[in-house]
Amino acid sequence: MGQRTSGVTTSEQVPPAGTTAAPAPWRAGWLGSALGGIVAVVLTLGVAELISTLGRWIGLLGASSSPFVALGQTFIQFTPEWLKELAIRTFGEHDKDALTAGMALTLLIVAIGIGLLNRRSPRLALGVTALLVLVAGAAVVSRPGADVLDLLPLVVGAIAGVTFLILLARRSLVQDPDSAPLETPSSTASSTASSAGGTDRRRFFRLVGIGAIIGVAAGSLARLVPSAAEVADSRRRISLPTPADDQNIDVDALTLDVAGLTPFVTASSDFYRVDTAFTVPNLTTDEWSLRIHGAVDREITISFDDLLAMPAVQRMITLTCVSNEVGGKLAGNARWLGVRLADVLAMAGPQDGADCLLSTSVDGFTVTTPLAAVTDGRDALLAYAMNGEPLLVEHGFPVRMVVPGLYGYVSATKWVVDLEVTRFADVTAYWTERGWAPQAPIKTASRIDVPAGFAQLTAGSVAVAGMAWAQHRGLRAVQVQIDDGPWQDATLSGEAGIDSWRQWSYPWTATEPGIHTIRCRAIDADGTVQTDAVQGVMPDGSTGLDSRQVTVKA
Ligand SMILES: Nc1nc2c(c(=O)[nH]1)N[C@H]1C(S)=C(S)[C@@H](COP(=O)(O)O)O[C@H]1N2
Ligand SMILES: [Mo]
Repeated sequence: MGQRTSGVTTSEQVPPAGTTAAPAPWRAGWLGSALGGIVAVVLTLGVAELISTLGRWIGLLGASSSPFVALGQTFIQFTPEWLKELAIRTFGEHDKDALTAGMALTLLIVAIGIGLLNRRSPRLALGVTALLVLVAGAAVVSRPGADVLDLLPLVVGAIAGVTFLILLARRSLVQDPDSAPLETPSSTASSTASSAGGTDRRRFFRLVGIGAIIGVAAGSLARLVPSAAEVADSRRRISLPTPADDQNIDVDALTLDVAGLTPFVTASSDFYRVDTAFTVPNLTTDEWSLRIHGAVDREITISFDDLLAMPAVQRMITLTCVSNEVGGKLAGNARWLGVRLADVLAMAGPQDGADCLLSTSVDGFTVTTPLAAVTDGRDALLAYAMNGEPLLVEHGFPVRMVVPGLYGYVSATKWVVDLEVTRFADVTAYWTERGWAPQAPIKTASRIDVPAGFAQLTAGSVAVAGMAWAQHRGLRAVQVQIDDGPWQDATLSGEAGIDSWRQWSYPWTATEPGIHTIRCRAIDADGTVQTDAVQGVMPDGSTGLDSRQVTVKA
């Protein structure tokens, strides 16, 4: 016995007392045992990392649910200031790499310790492991914003690691012969010592191999899934420029005060969301760049910092989805901060003959926009902020397009990374390939927010109110009709420019008990009255008048 096998030394083998006739089983040596410990830790962390990443991806878990990250951050927290400064001075930008390397080394030593302990006394090894898991668990839950659920990755990872250690010990592949349990594979196999030893060795390496493969595979898979935490961090670090050109709108002064009426500015978290992304793309500002190519004088690629360095413009613009039914809620109004698309395009120099801007999102979604709409002087933006904050990830972080007057599917590319100057004759986009119109200006629309349909109203003064929009044309009036009565002008809120919607309200004196129908219509700045012709959303947006049936109680 005592042969060397590719770095693994078998220990001195002594047959268990009372089984003198049994063939001496193979035992992993010190190196093999240490390897077992390393694999146990790799397995634990790999599995934990994968679960943490998946959990963060679907928004269930927080950033600190990664035991490795939590330990690292706790480590930084307890590092004395002088050592931090030394690290920064010594490693500069790579101080985090130094920390990672330091942690990896510490973990390696711990892993080897556990592996060797598992050989002497599996029970003690499990005890020490439990203690370490407790420490890691404390690091996880003590991170700001962490909750108990964030322990999930660590717990599942620890179960995998501990199971692995127990398997090694139970099969007595690493154990000292004195404490060999009953079910040693070699004692059940009535074969020669050498073949029994071969079987054990094979079992050991198979187990270690499987453990290592699972651990490494889980860990690598975790690295492939872009980390939502990284993106959140990237979003937090942005310092937005002060707009050089701002409308300086006093929203409160514009707003109509009617209970139940949609706010003039939509809170970003309440903003409607429409996209084809199964999970939102995670893109940090460092990863983001925008390539502008096609029919241009010079192809260019700009970084997020390039964009921030350009003159910033802030505008109130109402987005609308082409799928918005009459009376629907797929419209939202926000202050968008960004750079003029025309400025960015000018850097590349669009060539004559081009009439289309094909924009592509990092998730592959494509949009075709009339080149004229982004260069005719309107406030077509590459926006990086919404309502004073960097874009929410769901709304296109780090950069999206916003073009006043066009439905979202032909203008509002989120997570935009590529602009190609081209011709409508040569390209199609995601939705235009599916039968939606390539040209889709937003249609004049108005809707009733209050009263709700089928409301039971007390006779007297009733506030009828809602929203109206005719982006990039502007609104002249909104009118209300009760039953078959005359169209009456509603009161309009203030105007935040022609690209923004407006609120309206109409004080109705409801006298006659019974069922009544309320209708509304908008008139755009050109004097064109919103059509009452009913059309569905396909292929270029719905038309028709919104109405509510209400009952005035006797
Ligand atoms: N990448 C990407 N951008 C996209 C879409 C999409 O599916 N993917 N949908 C578009 C559509 S149809 C609309 S109406 C708007 C909606 O923007 P919002 O989700 O921020 O409200 O985004 C547009 N931009
Ligand atoms: Mo849309």
